[in-house]
Amino acid sequence: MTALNDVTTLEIDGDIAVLTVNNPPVNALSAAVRRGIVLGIEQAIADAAVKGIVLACAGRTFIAGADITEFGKPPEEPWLDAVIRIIEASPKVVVAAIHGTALGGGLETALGCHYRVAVPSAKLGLPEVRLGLLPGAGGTQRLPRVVGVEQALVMVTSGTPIGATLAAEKGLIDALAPEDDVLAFAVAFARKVVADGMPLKKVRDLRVSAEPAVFAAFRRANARKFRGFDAPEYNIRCIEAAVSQPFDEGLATERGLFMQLMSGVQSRAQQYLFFAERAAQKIPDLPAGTATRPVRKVGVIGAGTMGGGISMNFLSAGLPVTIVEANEKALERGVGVMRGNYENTAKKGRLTMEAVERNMSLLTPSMSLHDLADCDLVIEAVFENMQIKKDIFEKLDGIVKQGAILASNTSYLDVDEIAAVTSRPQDVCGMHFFSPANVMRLLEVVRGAKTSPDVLETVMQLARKIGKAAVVAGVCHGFIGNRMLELRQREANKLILEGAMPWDVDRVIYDFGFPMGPFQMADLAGLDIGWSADTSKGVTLRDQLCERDRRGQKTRCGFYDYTEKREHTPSPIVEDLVLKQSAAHGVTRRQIGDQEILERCIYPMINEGALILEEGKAYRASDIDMVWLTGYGFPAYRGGPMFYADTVGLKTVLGKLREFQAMSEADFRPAPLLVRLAEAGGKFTK
Ligand code: T1G
Repeated sequence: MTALNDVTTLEIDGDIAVLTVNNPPVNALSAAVRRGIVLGIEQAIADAAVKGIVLACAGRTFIAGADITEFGKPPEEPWLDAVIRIIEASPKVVVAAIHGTALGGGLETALGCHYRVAVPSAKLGLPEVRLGLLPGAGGTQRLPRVVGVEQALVMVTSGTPIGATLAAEKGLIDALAPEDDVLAFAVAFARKVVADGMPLKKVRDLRVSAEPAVFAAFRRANARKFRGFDAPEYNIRCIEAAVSQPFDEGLATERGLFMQLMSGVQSRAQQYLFFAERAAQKIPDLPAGTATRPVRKVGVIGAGTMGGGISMNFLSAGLPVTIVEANEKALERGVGVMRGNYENTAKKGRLTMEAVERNMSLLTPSMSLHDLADCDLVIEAVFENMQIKKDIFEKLDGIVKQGAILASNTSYLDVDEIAAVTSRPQDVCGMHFFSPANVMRLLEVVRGAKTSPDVLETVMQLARKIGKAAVVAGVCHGFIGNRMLELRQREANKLILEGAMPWDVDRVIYDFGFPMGPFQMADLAGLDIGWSADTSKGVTLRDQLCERDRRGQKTRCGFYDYTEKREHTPSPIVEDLVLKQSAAHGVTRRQIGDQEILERCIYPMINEGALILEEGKAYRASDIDMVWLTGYGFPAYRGGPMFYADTVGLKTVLGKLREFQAMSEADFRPAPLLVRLAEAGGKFTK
């Protein structure tokens, strides 16, 4: 075996050369890897004894893509598309041996090979769109030539990989290898190609065609999902080029569109979020290798919307759950909702009925907290009332085994105060799920003053197991997300008092990239949360709406009027009530521009984020951005509130806050950290 450089080796196995990449952790295509591949191919071609070549990877995966850490640095030759052209032009067969994931540049490299074999568990994909990019080394030109236009469109615009079995059906791989030895299989495959005189299949020589209507239909079907993003549309244009242009011209089109995306702010934002998600998993003061507690059985208290959704996360991950509800009807209803959710997912083809039954078989409904005694983790998800929560934790303290983790799903309340009613505050933390809890990826893990390191590490690792994006938050009112959301809601309410209408605010926030604006969101959640007809005084807009049974989507009217299909239109009744509110408050309404609406809704959130950082309630600005991306739908192509602030410029944000202070000094008082950074020309994010 010859070391070509410190990340690639070449070994001659009889008449087959095995070129192995070994660049942990994911064999990313660093400059050294690219150089090693070129060296290996050239040496194998020059060796007369070699009849065929296998490109393989050591470690847990085939090449997972270009080396993202090289982005933004001066590019180094050889360029990846040149490496792929050398592979494709080889006069000796080159076979890719794929295990783990072949992603991005990794799949593009495999597509330059003449044949591809993979183990059944392998996944193959082009996820560049998730980085705000497109496959820049021929992937958009080669993939459709193998799997067809429709499949290629889905893969490049979703970034979702496909499994090896489907890849084999689509012709993306030529054979499935045994799970435990892809290399031996690939060497034998290469030897057979040579022995049988099989052709050196060049993907670039394959033909691909599709009617323009296919692209138009695909754009229409995905307009909502792709709204605001550049990368999906650019990927579609590349696939169109694969159909309408000769291969090399298509490559040039792809290169041009790739460079546009690479130099744009959207890609910087999405690359930033790629690393932000990984950074959030790291807890600065936790010693590496902190032990975790075993979690084999979970208890959930409360079978309402949250308790049911929370339970589903664990059931879907194969963990048994005992769900406790005081009221029998509520318990039955909750279990029924969970089954219904699973069955709906199965109807959409995303789950088998066997999986539905398996998940539900792991659920044990109960009306007694004593059934939680042997749980390793108990999550309380009852009404957002401190006394009720304290009562429950006092009881749990006397029932649940020592060493169990006791967590509250509270959205706002003081986790330290809850922990203090137990004899084991070190075992208590917050696990704040976001509704619908079985769908939203965000989990705010609230670290109490006494929460022990191993409890924190256990919950962070468990979050990954159930597919959540966990972010550690300190104890404060509303933690990270809701604390910042309150500022946006406050300003939205003031704006409609001063002259805007709810639909003006919603339009601006929707156009910024959120799935919906604050008033539409309020209608979705229900305007009567925490409202009571007995105590309503008819003074606030919310009182007046609820008293008129305008409680949101569930009553087909709230701030908006709704059709059966939930299409919404502004309500003249609401317009009249808004005007009357201004009059009742003696406010002379004025025309408010979209830019002011945007700045007043977003900048106070950024300012609150700066306070959160300063108080140490979030470890890093990118954690705040992860909260907003995964919990509130902040548009990924803007990176999150803190990244967005850096792109606007902290001086601009500070200047606007100071300007708004003329309206209300306290509401727009700049956070000291924001002032310091703005004056020093600094940024929140690296
Ligand atoms: N480059 C550099 N580092 C990477 C990397 C990459 N492509 N992928 C992962 N890492 C690091 C990651 O930051 C983490 O580091 C460690 O590896 C483990 O990753 C030219 C332009 C492969 C499915 O988008 O999807 O090719 O935190 O925690 O959960 O057309 O990593 O340990 O220091 O995610 O097992 C396209 C991105 C690139 C794939 C493994 N490829 N990676 O998941 O481990 S653009 C991608 C992933 C491109 C070409 C274009 C996942 C994974 P640290 P991890 P994992």
